[in-house]
Amino acid sequence: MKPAVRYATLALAVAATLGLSACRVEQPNPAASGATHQEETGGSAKGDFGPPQGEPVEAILTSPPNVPPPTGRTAPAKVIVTLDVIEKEMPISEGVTYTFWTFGGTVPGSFIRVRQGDTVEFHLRNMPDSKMPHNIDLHGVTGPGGGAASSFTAPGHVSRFSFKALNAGLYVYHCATAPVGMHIANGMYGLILVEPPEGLPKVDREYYVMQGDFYTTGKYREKGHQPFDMEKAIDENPTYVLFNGMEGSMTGDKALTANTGEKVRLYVGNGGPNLVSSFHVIGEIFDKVWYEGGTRFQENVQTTLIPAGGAAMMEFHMEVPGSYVLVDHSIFRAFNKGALAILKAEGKENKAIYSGKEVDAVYLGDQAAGTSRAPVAAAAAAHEAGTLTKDDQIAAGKVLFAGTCSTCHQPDGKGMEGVFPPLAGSDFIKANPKRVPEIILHGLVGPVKVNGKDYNSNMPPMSQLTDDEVANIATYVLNSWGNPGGQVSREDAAKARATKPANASDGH
Ligand code: HEC
Ligand SMILES: [Cu+2]
Repeated sequence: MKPAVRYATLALAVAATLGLSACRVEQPNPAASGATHQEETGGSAKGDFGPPQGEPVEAILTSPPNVPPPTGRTAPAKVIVTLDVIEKEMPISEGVTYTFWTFGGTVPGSFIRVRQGDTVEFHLRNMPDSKMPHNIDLHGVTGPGGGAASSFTAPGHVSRFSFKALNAGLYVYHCATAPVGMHIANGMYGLILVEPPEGLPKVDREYYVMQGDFYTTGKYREKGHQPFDMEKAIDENPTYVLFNGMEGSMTGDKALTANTGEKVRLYVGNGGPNLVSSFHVIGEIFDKVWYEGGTRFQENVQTTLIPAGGAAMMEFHMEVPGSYVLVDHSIFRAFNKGALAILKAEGKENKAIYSGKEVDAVYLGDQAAGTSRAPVAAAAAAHEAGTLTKDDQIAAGKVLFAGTCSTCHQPDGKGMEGVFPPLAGSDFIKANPKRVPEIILHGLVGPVKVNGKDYNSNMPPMSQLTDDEVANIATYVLNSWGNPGGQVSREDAAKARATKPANASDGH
């Protein structure tokens, strides 16, 4: 750093843009100094620190949300990375399975951490029970294809190639075997961090989070095994948008953790294949964002854009305890497609900074700590086994009601006078119990009288729910709070979906 030169350059630049004479801007503008000055690193041309020194090192690979420790090296090394390609069935949501193709057995794949100037010897092993050939394209590689051509690996084979990590930064890697989109959509991506020679500033916690969009033939949360849907993928119309490959991968007792007073760094990637992410943490402001995973940081950022096939690092300091919600702020993805994770901060309250209460109920709904969606999956499994009982449906419906209906009709079904009619002891329901699934699916608009009180409002349709979910919610409502009882089947729900009642809401 040469401040004098720096200011002089800046002054000239300012003078040039403003068309002023140089003598008028001899004094550096304190607001513009430093913060806007950009000294270049030299990129790949300055990233070769010579041949690797010492014994080869085995890279420590971690599964998400964990990040390997800093390399701590001051000289270039030969780093051996052995990554296994494993095709496996895993849950994508509660009671829903999907056949993922993985790097290292997880989605996203193992996190790789090296230092600029390191020579990476990459071993890609495709497991013998794989059905597909795979390869790897690392965005941190300088060379055509990023390693893809050198790493095409048939099931039961290993391929090996080497590269020198010439550019520092946070890079996505992914499979690039045709059909490329399908391999990525099935979970074949991860991150490789190439530390700058001096390393990154020390923080208290580091986490690995990666967004991806998923395409299943069934609806969001439709239970059972779900195959990949190529048409939805081509239309860029995902069923799920997820952090770390599974709905709820970082909620409840799997939430990320931190303590107040700590500095947290997130390494966030976006595997795509299609969507870009408007990454945001509800209740935090990023003190720093190394946008696009590069060398510069921006400060005081609310939401950062992460392109498909891109990454960013962000840092923030925890002041107030509670649940912080990681979302894609394209917000339907968070609350209706799964792009939601929790960072739970523990520590002493700090009412001077924030006097409010926990956000659990407001933002988390059925993802709040202590809420189990297990009864929903259990009911679906029982249905498949042909053993579904009314009690199974009621238990599942209770959970779904809490996540879908209780914001308006209240957890006790009593509604809110003059605004949301009661479902508890509703004479409207009693008069025609069959209408409940219809009202759920098509909404309700216009004047209605419930228990002697007039309502004239609009309930939005909830057609995003599956037939199973509608059947379970309706059965729960009919059997709660003194309502007349009865049972609504999946078939009843399908029939209700096909009939549009006269006073259906159009959603406005
Ligand atoms: C956004 C708020 C909101 C949500 C969420 C909501 N409702 Fe409603 N609901 C209303 C309103 C408002 C009405 C009255 C509509 C009118 O005035 O025509 C209503 C009416 C009803 C009625 C008929 C009137 C009565 O009280 O018996 C039923 C049954 C019902 N809702 C069930 C449900 C169920 C089950 C869910 C969850 C799947 C749900 N609602 C979710 C706002 C909501
Ligand atoms: Cu692949």
